[in-house]
Amino acid sequence: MQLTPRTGARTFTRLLTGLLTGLALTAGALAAPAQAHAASPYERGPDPTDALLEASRGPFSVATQSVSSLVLGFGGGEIYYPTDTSQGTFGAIAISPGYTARWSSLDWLGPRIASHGFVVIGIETNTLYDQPASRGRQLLAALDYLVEDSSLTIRSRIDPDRLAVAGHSMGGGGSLEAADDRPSLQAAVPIAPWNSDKSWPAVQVPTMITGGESDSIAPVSTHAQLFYESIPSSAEKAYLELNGASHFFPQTTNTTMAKSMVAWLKRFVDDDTRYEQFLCPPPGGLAIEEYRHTCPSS
Ligand code: 856
Repeated sequence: MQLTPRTGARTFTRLLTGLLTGLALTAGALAAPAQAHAASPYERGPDPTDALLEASRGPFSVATQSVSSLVLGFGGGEIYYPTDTSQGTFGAIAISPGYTARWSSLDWLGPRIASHGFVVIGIETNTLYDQPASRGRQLLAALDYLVEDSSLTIRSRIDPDRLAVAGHSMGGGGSLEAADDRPSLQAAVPIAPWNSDKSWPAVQVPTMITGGESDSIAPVSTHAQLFYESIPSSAEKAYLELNGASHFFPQTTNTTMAKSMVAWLKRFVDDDTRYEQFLCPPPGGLAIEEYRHTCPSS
């Protein structure tokens, strides 16, 4: 009577071990062909869906911290960061507003992007009238601030090798300047970009340009399209033109732009190929007037 339960337990353990081994082998055999590429070590968050990218927030909770206007190199601003510390570091992106505009003109983008697992700094510029080259330098100064001088809460969350820039109008022109000046950036997202320099043949940074079909301040024919075509096709690039959109489309929530922008950042800042499906084949639908791309292959 004493041996029976012990023998029973041992038999059960052996059975269970055999069963688990069998399951593991089966799972391994099934998973092996599907796992053609190793997953990026920078993947953060669940497998993406259309619904996840179209929602007003991603899966991460976000907190904020203000940056003083007295900081050197740019005009201060607002940092948005994921509160989660359990999944490793995050990439970081600096975003500049346009001529005469403050960060508040774009601030819906802060929590939206950060909640997908990025540290975001929305900058104020030194003056409201700074030109694109200056905005480019200020974007890079803001990234340097994040990596080197921000509070430990922020710094400890950032991977200094996975940085990106974006901006609207002259801020978008600035993001091209920053990409041109710092090829180690992992992504650039110029939004309705304005720049008097039309040609960017030295840009190597993966760049997604968004333009508005009805933009009369930075018409796509003389800005976004020329910038896109001048970037060599050896660089990953995409051009998203929004149907009927004016110069000011990024100043209110724009789901089409946000969806592509987050996918671009995930794909190139996090090397997360789970997001490739939202870039290639390119997105379609009534909101998109035109899309050009190099179709990144994983
Ligand atoms: C919001 C850029 C000659 O250039 C212009 O007239 C011009 C106007 C506005 C902007 C811009 O950045 O707008 C964004 O202020 C160029």
